[in-house]
Amino acid sequence: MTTTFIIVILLLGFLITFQIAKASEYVSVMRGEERARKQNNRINAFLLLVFLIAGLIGVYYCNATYGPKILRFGSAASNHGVDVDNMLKITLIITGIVFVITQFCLFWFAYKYQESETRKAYYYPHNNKLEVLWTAVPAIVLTVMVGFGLYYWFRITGEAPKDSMVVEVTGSQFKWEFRYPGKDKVLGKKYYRAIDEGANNPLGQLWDDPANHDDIYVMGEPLHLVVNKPVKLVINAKDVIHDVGLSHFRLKMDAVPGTPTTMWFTPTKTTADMKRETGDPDFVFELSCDQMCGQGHFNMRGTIIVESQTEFDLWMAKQKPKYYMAFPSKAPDFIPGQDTTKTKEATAMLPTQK
Ligand SMILES: [Cu+2]
Repeated sequence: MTTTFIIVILLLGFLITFQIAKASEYVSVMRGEERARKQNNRINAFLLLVFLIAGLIGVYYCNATYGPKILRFGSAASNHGVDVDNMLKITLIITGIVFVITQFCLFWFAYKYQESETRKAYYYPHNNKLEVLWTAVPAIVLTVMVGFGLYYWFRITGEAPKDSMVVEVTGSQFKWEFRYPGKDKVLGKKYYRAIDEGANNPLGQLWDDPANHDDIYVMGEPLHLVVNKPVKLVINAKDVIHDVGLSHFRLKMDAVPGTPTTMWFTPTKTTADMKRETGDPDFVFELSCDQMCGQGHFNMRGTIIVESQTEFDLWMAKQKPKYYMAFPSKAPDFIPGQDTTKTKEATAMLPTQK
């Protein structure tokens, strides 16, 4: 309501200013103040020139000063990231050159060809050759740029290399959950109706499917990845649309309820490499939610650790499949009759019989 009110006031203010300016212009013309009009015209032409110079300096200054402060991602940390960076650089150079030339011409011409009694405007209504040229050239350049984008897009979302590891990422308000396929390298089937947080089944894994029995579930902890090993992310959402944003790897992909999306990449730098490179001992790879998904959206942040295969294996060895938390009696370290705290805790989490 307040926003609408402010917009209406601004619009009214603009209209009033516009009408006053117009009215005073008519009044001066009626009074025959031709000199004043010409002087105003000259001032406007000069101001356009000032705007051109100040604007271009402003663009350069903002880019040089704030660019590095806002885009503090370091160099790309994935194979695709390097290509995406290059593509962006080329796009920015091409559009930057066009931007500077067109803005320069726009404001310089307005200044140079301001009203003058010594000059008569040249009547030049149409030129077919020019029309074709300035339609065809941007069309070709844009097609090539979009073509590169599509090529990378299909590569990122296309088939992952055979030796890739697979991780499932599930977004929900407002957290990320990860699932590793375990030793069989197959993610077990799941069904949304089987989701039962109380019964240790937050993803709705179908326990009848043996592929689920070794799946590792991680929540509230970093996602672990192996350096120089391709990883395929299978992305899901449980409630609304979220988005897996991996700015350090220069990738993002929507997480859509009911429609799994995928993308793959190869992390090329470990967390330790990035700490060294950025000089920041607290550096972490970030998994941000890049889709406005509700009140807690700002807080929907995950972290990623990229490490060596050995470090990853060590970490993985400590993980326990969710299946054993749902059914502690099936766990290999379960000792019947022994009332250990671990067993008690786990038994308390058993699903109630239906
Ligand atoms: Cu989200």
